[in-house]
Amino acid sequence: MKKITALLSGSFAVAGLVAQEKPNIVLIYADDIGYGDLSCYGATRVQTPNVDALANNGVRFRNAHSAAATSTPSRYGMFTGEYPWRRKGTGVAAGDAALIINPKRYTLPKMMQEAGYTTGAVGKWHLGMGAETGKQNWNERVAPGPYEIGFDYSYIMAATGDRVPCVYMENQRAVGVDPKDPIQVSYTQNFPGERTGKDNPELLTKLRPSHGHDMAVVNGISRIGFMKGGKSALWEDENIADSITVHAVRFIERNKDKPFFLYFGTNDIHVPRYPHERFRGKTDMGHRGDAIVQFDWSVGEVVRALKEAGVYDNTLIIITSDNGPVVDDGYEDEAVERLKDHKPWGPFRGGKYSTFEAGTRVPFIVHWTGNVRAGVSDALVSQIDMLATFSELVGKDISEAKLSDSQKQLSAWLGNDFQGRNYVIGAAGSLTVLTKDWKYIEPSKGNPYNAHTNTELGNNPKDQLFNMTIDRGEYDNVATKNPLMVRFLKQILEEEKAKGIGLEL
Ligand code: NG6
Ligand code: CA
Repeated sequence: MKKITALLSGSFAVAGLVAQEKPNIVLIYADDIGYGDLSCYGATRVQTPNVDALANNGVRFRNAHSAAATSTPSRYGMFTGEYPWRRKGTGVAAGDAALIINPKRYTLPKMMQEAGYTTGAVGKWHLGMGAETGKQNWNERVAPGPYEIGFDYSYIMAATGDRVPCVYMENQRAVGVDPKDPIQVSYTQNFPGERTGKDNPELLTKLRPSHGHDMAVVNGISRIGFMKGGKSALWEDENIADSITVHAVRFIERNKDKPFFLYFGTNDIHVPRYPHERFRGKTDMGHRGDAIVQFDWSVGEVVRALKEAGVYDNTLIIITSDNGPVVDDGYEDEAVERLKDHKPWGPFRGGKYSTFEAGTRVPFIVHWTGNVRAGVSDALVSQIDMLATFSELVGKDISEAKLSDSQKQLSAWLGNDFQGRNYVIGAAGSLTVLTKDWKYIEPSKGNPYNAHTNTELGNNPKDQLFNMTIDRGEYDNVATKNPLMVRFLKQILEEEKAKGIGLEL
């Protein structure tokens, strides 16, 4: 008996040692995947077994938020720890936008580097590149970019799938570009002789736009922005998931012997949705559903790579999304027609672009073998806390000023604390304050409804207050009945605003 106890305590000591090694971090950042789009969050007409396996052995959050209801500001907030509404120019970035994160700024990847990690960014970037908007030479190294804000390695799509330039950038150089056919990009005017989706719809062999997206034609799909040249470097939409997943896997293989931090921003399920043929028809929901299956495949490949590299148990994996779902985001891909009873937004109101919950309440799964309390958590958590929370995880002390709006929430993220934040500020057309029980939406004169995307934007010239404990669908505005609560939440918002807009670095 004594012997067994000794043995047991011995193995615990070893387990303790293992846990003390710096864990790798893999952040899988989906694009536009909604709260209800994954089977572990209740979807039934699409199966996501690879994501679900992580959810089953990890913590699955039901009250987790992106910093905003679109991509650029959410990513800005996640990488800097600063609410994007504090900074001008953090709205959806054009494909030729300059880098929107000041290289002088402290960032999540810089913190990881200081803690001894090798850092990599693979996939969707959408934070701008270069020093000046519209002035990039896409045939040379474009800087500043991922490297200047803390990523040792990058293999990215500069903006989005629907924005030119439609090329991969590896370490900030276009991959496969032929100097005899240089890339030219403009967001103001077309290049003489270049055909567009608007004037030459017969070129749109793969997808036609439903709104916007009628400029440069690349791979039978028209985009936002004009582009000329770079033929040998152009991506094929059906191969994007393969290409970026392979590079994520390679990054893991190459760095398996030292601590690494990988940001893997998938193109799925942003428009234009054009999954590889091996995923087509995997759901009855058309490209949008099949793109979710493709996303799940990418997750499976990353998990497999971690296991094959022998680092799976010592890697903390996060799966989340940059904003809520949208069904028709500008291409005729049958997403609307085939949606039927699938609810991408889960039980919430609104969607991408919206101040209502579905704009920012996103799937959020934390998996770390043996180090999380597995199960479901209703703690209020936000991607804005990644900087502070990972600093806690890797034992890196940084000043309050550098943390900005980011809070240390490791205990909640590992499933041990069910409270999380006291409140989080959300941003879409206007600002919101969410506590565990209440949601306040600032008055806004903005459009209440986006007819193109069929989204309720949540804008209302009056105060809106919802009791989230009994009305998480935000249908019953109880602001006039609860003036004290409105005053209390407005006060929080005023105090947050008073901390500063456009703060000095
Ligand atoms: C919109 C695009 C939409 C999408 C979005 C950004 C049109 C008509 N719509 O302007 O398709 O690209 O910007 O999405 O152009 S995000 O997820 O990257 O924020
Ligand atoms: Ca997005």
